[in-house]
Amino acid sequence: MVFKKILIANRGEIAVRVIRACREMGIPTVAVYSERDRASLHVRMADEAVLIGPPSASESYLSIDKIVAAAKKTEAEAIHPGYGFLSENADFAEACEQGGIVFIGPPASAMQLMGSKISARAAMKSAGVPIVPGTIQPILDDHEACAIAREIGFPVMVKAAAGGGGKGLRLVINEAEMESAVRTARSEALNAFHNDAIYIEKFLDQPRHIEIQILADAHGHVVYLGERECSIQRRHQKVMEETPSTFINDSIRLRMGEAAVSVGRACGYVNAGTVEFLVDSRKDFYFLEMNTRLQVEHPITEWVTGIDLVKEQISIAAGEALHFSQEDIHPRGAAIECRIYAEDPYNHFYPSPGRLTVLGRPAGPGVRIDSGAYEGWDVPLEYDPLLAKLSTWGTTREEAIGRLRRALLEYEVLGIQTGIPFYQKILRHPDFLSGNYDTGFIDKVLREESIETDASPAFPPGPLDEGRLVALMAASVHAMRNGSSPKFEPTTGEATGSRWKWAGRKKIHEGKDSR
Ligand code: MV4
Repeated sequence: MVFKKILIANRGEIAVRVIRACREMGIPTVAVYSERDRASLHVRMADEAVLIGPPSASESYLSIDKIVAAAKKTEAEAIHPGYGFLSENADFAEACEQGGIVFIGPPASAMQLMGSKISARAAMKSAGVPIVPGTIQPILDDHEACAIAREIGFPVMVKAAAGGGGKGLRLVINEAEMESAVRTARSEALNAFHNDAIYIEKFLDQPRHIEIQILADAHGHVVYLGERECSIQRRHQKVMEETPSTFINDSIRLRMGEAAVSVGRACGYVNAGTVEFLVDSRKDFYFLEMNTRLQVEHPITEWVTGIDLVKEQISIAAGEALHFSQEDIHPRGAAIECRIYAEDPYNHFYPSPGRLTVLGRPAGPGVRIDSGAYEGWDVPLEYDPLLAKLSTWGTTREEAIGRLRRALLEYEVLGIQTGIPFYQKILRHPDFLSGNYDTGFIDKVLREESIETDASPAFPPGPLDEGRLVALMAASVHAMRNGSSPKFEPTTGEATGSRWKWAGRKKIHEGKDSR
């Protein structure tokens, strides 16, 4: 047993994911939870649970003091931070260390270096990793910015050093736009990150976002576990990820993998990390940033490599050497994941909190669900509305896509809206099917589907959903009239495609067939 007890400093699906890894390793777990999460799945699944504060994340899941105190109180030897919240907070990693608790993640120094995109770019340049042309020092003002932009050529991007998530990001076409771009990027950065340092990069037109998973142990071994194609994003949020990428061949894959390993070595990385690259139309790749945490989309890498990343994180943190080397890693088949959020695709993807009155989950070959949701659970408004990650594996990309489409059809979610109908559209789009898409794909789909609105294109209302509502009302009336168990009429053997007839046939089958 590598640790006697692990505390999970997170909530939702990722807390559940970490608890599952601990269970498999025979390690008891401690959940922490806010008042809003009393009835959450991670609290139910952990061996112990500690209430750490009110619903507001800043007073619960973001409180270093409360979480370290909970670990001490329960005598947890290590803390897994999941993603988001405190997972990339170097102060938290240091506070754990000072409290004699192992932080299951990289050294604080690596988190610090990668936390500033400017210092990360400078370090990667020294390490010989290609970076997007631009500055490796903060820019002083718009005059200097213009001088640099003239040198590297317009258009350029002004970016926040502490950035991420599209905040403090500005595209600048010409000199006339620079003054206001620098000003707004700076104030946005100050607002979002309390740090107004900004830098400049040459703008890459319609790049692909491809990232490489690495694992590094404390004994100097660093390996890469293939790539994840994450170009399908909406407002700088990934919505769908797949591996392998259809865009790169084995020789680029190898070079990117080796570059990612160099990145890991250059920053003294230990544990699981992800190196993000932008890949341009000429298939040249450039270091973008490094995520010093387990990522949301890690399941697709687990699908194709057969490696459990969370268990590896835990054994690496316990000081164990990786028990495989680069030659042992042979990704097999293809995997795709979609993030199912409690959001309304028919209404600008606004959050859709509320009670999950009905939850039917897909299953069957090649299907995996990572979720903190259960039937009857109330989806809170306070946190990231990720309900579930649905991922599928197939021997080919086509098989993985087919399984994802099938699994989405099996999903039954009532009470709240989800992005499921939107994913069904994407999974039938010719550009997705051909693999010919870039970071502009979602906007393209929305434009094609949409009734234009002033703010943003909207996915049109679905007639299917209204039909389903009517069907549900009819079913309720029917059920009430016939007592609690509705009786279905026998149907003829014809395949009419009527869901009512199919429902009836299924019941008869289950009742009378004794196979
Ligand atoms: C870029 C870029 C083009 N050129 N940098 C968006 C958020 C941040 N993660 C980086 N982003 C971009 N940086 C240069 N020099 C285009 C984007 C970008 C993007 C990147 C990945 C996935 C989706 C995107 C959507 C819009 C813009």
